[in-house]
Amino acid sequence: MRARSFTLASSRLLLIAVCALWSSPRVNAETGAEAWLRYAPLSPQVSKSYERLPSTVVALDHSAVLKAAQQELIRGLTPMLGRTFTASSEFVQGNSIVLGRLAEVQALAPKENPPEPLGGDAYWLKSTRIHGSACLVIAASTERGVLYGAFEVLSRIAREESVSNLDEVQQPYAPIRWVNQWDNLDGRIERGYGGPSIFFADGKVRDDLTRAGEYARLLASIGINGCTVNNVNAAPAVLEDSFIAQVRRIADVFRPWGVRLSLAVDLSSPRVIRGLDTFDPLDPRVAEWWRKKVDEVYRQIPDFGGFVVKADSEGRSGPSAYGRTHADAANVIARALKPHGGVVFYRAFVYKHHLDWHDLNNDRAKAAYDNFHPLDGAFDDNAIVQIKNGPIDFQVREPVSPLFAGLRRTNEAIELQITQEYTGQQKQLCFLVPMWKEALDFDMRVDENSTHVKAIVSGRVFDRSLGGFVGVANVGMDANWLGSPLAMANLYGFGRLAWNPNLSAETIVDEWTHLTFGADPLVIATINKLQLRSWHVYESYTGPLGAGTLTNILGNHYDPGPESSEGNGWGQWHRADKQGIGMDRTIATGTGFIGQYPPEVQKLYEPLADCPDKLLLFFHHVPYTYVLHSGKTVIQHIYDSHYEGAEEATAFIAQWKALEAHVDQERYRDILSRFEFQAGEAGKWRDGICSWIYQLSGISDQKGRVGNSARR
Ligand code: GCV
Repeated sequence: MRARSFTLASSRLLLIAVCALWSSPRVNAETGAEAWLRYAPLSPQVSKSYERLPSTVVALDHSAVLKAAQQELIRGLTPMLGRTFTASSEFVQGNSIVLGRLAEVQALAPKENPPEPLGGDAYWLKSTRIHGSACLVIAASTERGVLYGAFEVLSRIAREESVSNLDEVQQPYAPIRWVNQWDNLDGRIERGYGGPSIFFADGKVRDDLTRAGEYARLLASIGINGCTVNNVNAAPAVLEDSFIAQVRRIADVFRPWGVRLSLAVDLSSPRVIRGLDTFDPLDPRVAEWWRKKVDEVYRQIPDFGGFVVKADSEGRSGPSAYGRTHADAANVIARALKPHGGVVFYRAFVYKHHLDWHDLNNDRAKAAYDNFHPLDGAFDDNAIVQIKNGPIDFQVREPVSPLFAGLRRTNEAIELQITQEYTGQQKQLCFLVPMWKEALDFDMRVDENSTHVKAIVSGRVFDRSLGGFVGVANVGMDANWLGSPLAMANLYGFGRLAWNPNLSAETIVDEWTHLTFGADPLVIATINKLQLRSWHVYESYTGPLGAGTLTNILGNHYDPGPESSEGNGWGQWHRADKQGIGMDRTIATGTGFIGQYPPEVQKLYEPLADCPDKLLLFFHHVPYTYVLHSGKTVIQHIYDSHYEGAEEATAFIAQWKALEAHVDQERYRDILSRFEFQAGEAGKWRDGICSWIYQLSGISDQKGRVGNSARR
């Protein structure tokens, strides 16, 4: 009897354990290394719904990229569906998943045609019969497209979506979908918060590039097709022949994932590396130097992507040394790259950091437009001007850069910052997709037509052949890549937006959460909500009303430090004084920055009464007692917003705690400690900014939390 009850009890336990296994999001120890590619087992019931998915995965050619796609499908489907999938290098009668380029697929199934043409890296998912066998075809014109199609099928299954009866084409919105890493050759990463470089250590390329290969796989899974591996504050040494030979090893591990490697280069390289006494872009010897250097790069790395250049900015050398233009500088490099199919990204982040702060007409925000608009049409067709989303520098709230509308005959790419330099440095939650969406969806009203930033940068508005999206990622050696599990939603979100900027922030976060944490509805709803609120919350206690992130700009870009913005030449001014706050950038009385926008956008920002509250202090200097559209005074809004933001950040803790029994312990505890820390930081920001602004203004909080009444 005892033995029987023991058996019953233990079989019940076994049943509970099995159920827990299916419903739990665990696969291995949750280090975060798998990111959104976890391929966790689906419940038996869900797996059953995929029982007709063929178990043979056929790759119709032997290229490294198709092999990667084939292996990835097997790697993902086997654990998710709990059955065996096998690879085949040719189609023999039998139900199959078939991977191939369109011509290869049509050789097998001549009557099949995609519903629309497959341009660029687009792919076609088609359920069909080939020689009588049921097949799921993943076809594209490029190998890369096939790989993206394979990742899409895996993502749909991981999110429990159907992959039956398919006949659809997915087109990338733009050809350029790149990330930049700001890795230094000594292994440190500028503005990196996820550990040291996965590429470099001690001045050399790492011996073990396993992580670099895994990173390329992650990038490919979200459609990223290029990666610049070193800091835009570039060490000239990257162009030494001996270094190129090392970098070649990184390109080798990127290649199966269709990620092209690129390098950031210093414009003075022809002089610094050796040989020349000049780097004047119009000197024929300099042109010859770049040509030979680029030939050498392509000899070693035939699919090399190109170069990124930061020049005449923050102390970097630039064409101004010879009285030349940025177009001259970009073109000398572009011409060397052109015969090989390479491109040069020339950054528009050019400004003087020794501005006279006494002069109220000076304005760093004007610099990119002033420098680049006059050069429109002067850049070669394989040069791309890379423009930060806002005119200052990745602040928590900025309007879009007017330069997007100011270049009609020049290729453009928007630069977004995935690494959270000014937005909490991965120590605090700040999901940036909603912010990027606002920039991408902003209508520039060029020629009074609908001209959204996303359409401009992709090349659609001005009919440019090249253009797109660049994200500064800065992943590192930390197991979870960015140093914080929830921050990975930003990397995922960047890739998804670069592929399709029409996706909503809600859709993107929902996909990410499901892939990263599993199907539990409470987990998905809670994490989605936390992520979607996080940018507004962070903004509300760090820099409301468009004042910029009121951080220590001379130090860590993290702690509150509003005084550091003023009294120096860096130009991140908020102009707060005893009477009021904000930068007057109007045409009528201010710096004239608003005049850089097309007329309809000028009308949005120039009249004080019409300017949206969220950007008021970016465009106008107003008294603290100025009444907002909300009916509150500016000063009261600042107090309220800091208190409400800090309160909401504190409430994140309780929301997270509700997931204790639903999330693996590793991630539960890690994220809990991060929310607890964030609550403390938000309080520090609230108190720091509120007491600073009270001391300046002398106006106390109507609610008695700051100022005289608080002291009573
Ligand atoms: C790589 C900001 C950052 C710098 C960065 C620079 C840039 O100023 O603080 O770290 O340098 O932007 O984008 O070039």
